[in-house]
Amino acid sequence: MRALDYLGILSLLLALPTTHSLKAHDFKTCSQSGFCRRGRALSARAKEAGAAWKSPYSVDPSSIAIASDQATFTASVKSSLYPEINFGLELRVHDDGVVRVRMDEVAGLRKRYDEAASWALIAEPTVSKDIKWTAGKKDIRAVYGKKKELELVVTYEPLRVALLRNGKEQVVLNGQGLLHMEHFRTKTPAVTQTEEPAPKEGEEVVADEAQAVMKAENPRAWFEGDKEDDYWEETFGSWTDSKPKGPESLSIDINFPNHGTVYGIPQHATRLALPTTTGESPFFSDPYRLYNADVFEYLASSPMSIYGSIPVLHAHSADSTVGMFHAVGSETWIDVGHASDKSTETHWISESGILDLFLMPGPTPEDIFRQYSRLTGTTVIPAHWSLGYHQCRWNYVSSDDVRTVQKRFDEEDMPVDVFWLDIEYAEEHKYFIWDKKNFPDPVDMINDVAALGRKMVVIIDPHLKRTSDYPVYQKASELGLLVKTKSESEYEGWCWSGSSAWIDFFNPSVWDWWKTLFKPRQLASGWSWTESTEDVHIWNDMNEPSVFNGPEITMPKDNIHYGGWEHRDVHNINGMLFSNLTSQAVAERSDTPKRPFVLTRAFYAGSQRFGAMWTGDNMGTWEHMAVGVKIVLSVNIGGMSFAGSDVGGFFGNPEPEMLVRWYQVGAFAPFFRAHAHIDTKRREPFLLDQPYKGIIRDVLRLRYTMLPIWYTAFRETSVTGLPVLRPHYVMFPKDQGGFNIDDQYFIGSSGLLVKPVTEKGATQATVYLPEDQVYYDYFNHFAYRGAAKGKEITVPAVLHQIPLFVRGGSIVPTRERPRRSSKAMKRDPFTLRVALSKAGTARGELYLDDGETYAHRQGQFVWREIVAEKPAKKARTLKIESRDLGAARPAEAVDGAVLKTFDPENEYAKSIADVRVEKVVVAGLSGKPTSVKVEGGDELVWDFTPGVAAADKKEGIASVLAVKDPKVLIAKDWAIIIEW
Ligand code: NBV
Repeated sequence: MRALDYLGILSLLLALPTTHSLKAHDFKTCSQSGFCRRGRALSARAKEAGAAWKSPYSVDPSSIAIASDQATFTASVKSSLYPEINFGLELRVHDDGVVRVRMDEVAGLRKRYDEAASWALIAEPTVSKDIKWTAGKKDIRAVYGKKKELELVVTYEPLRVALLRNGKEQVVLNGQGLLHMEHFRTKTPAVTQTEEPAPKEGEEVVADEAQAVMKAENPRAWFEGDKEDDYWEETFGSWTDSKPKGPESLSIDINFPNHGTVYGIPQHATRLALPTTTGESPFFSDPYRLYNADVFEYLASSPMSIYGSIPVLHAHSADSTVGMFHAVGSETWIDVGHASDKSTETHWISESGILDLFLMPGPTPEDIFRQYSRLTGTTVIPAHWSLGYHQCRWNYVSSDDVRTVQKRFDEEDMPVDVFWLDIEYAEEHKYFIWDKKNFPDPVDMINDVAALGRKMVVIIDPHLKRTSDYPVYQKASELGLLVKTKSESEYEGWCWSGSSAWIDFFNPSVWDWWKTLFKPRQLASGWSWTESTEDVHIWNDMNEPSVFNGPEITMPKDNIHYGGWEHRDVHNINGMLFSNLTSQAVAERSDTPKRPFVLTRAFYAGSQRFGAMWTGDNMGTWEHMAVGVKIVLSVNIGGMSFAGSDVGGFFGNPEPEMLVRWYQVGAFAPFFRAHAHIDTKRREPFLLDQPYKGIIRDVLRLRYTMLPIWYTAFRETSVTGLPVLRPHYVMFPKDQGGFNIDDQYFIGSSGLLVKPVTEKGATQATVYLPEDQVYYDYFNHFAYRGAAKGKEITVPAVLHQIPLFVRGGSIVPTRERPRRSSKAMKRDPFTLRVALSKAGTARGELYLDDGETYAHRQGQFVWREIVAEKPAKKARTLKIESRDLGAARPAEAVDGAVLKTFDPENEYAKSIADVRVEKVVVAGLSGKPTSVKVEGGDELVWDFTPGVAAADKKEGIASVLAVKDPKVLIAKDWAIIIEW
């Protein structure tokens, strides 16, 4: 059995290409996928028919029912093609203006999968109480919103749903008539359709007439096409999908008539502002695909699926932003086109499931994030240590290897928080089970790492080796918790562990059992991971799921999950359940729950609530470095803020210059981890020669100085849903010049703007400044001045330089003492960097808590606001004041907290009561101070360097005032008065 396993793996590995080329033939294009082909053909027919095209779907006005709360509308829908089939439409307006549109087949032959939303949503949304419907002859309308600015219009025939703001259409469903819910049917012998006779030569046929004739003669063929294209079975390569339910796909056009740019639907390796897939000369020829997939050596520019799927889209214009989320878990393809530069047309084609759309009215990007996170939850505040630097490689080969790597980091004074173990730690890839030959003393090893304040992350993949000496598999099989084949037997596929089985996380019986496995102590009830400690956190890879010998490297679609649902229905949700459950297991393994860290490769809407993601197996190329930034931005748009790419590139051996640049990229991603393929040369930063080694050490240290900024940004995300990484359209929604920018971004509300350099040999970079404001170079305080309509500046960017700016008007808190890990910084003093705006003011925030437990949700935290203002009637004076924010806004303080009050003197605040501000740096003062004092106190020690203005006086090195040891405490109220 074992020999067979290895032979199998070996042949699979041999099948992997040795050159860097995507195995494109492993994955379907739209034309190789039956339902996508049908969806696109429908849209082609509509296009050809032009004005004659009419959707067969209509609302039966006599069936309309408005619930007594006025918030819910239901009606029957029919397709004129199949009058015997019933569809139900439901519209519901939520209290924040979001409209949920659901359509399902009623009393059909079978039930369509309708549970996607139940996995994505955090709770049943509350409905609006302030809405009024008015039924007319042709349509029914609801007006709502604070100023009655929103209007929902449902037109009866053909069915069309539009959401308007101030009379302007924001989003329109079925405006192009591409709605088609293929109803369940019984297989009948194929009927040969009569083909339309081609017009004879010379015979003039008026297009409209021809359409009318075709439609009258065979309306079904006119609308649906004249053949049963892959209705009942589908073959791809050597795999046949048995499709026992027959066709059940769902097509719908969703248009944004007044919005010319769209963002979202991660995960794709492409620009943030989505390029077109339709029109005269589309950028991509295929639609964007959402079908979680382990794509070997994925392309750096492609609409192909990669590991995760979030069906969320933002449509944006300078006037407003509108969003949508489609709660669908099956394979979905999305075409994007622009009929004009002011509009966007999208066409969504899903293989199965109901229509379950959430229309988010905005009108700003900020509103959309709030609306979306009220539905699916926010990214939680992660464990503080997980924002430090992570060192990974496939593989650190032994416990001594781990110890040596740790020692080398310390010898070189390079900070690091986490050491990772990839699959080779596990005996025969039986996850949880240590390979004792190389890891004879796992708990000692973990403790050696923890003794220096660090953590370990160990991989747990979802494939279970099917062998009797693996307790995890044994139990799962015995309890019947594994995914089944179409004939209801245990599904067997190939993965790292050879012959493998997969746990069915849709089965509620799995949940508690899975949690027991992570308990680091002996349980009476069965096997648990006693050879681990609370310092071990988890990496979930391969959860698309990746199956080496499956169709498209995943599970057959006709596999069966709990409840009898096919894998096809839930594929995109499947990976999320694995990592979300793992995250809960890690949180609950100890008596006092601690924040878990779980990294996932596959994800879906809702994954943000439980952990971090990374962009999978990127390549060590400049192109991949650059697109990684865009993917991380778009995943942030999809709600998953805790994201990053493998620093260094997974495949290949990056030259030192590339590695340095990659560290600079990674240090400005929320999740910062270096990782490398098993075949690559070792490339830990301490192995480099100078100057590279020194530059990377400085980058690592820079990341650590900025941990307060990252942590504070996560606090905000945890409450508002606004992403940690904010592209220009999010920060400056009205600035057209920023809509396509995706290679520079802001970090939270900190005011930091970064443009990572991703080009070989760069010595300078172009940076876009979106407003008439000062932007200070973070390192030398050079003040650049933007312009109201946007302006590009050129800045120096030789290898050690990162274009990093502080927006005038911001105050950023840092901790500038080099330490070996974040834990060692817990009591370190702060530096406050005050970047004065052109008006001479600034503001910033700082959030702190214990970084590890959930005590913050009970009010154990410090949340400060630091404001620099000119006191009224006092010219040439600046007051920098630190105030508590928690008491003013307890309910909005942290994720998951239900706080009515907040005590600034809480236990956590007391535990850091003596932590000082060791330095205040003020950039941009207009004169040399005559006095700098803590309010009511003595003169402080300070140093002032006058600015060096350039000719136009607007740009040049800013003046810098450095106040040393101002004798103020970080968690207390204070004010510093500067006069000049
Ligand atoms: O577990 C091995 C690798 C892992 O290092 C990588 O990060 C994952 O994305 N894993 C994929 C499996 C196979 C890679 C060829």
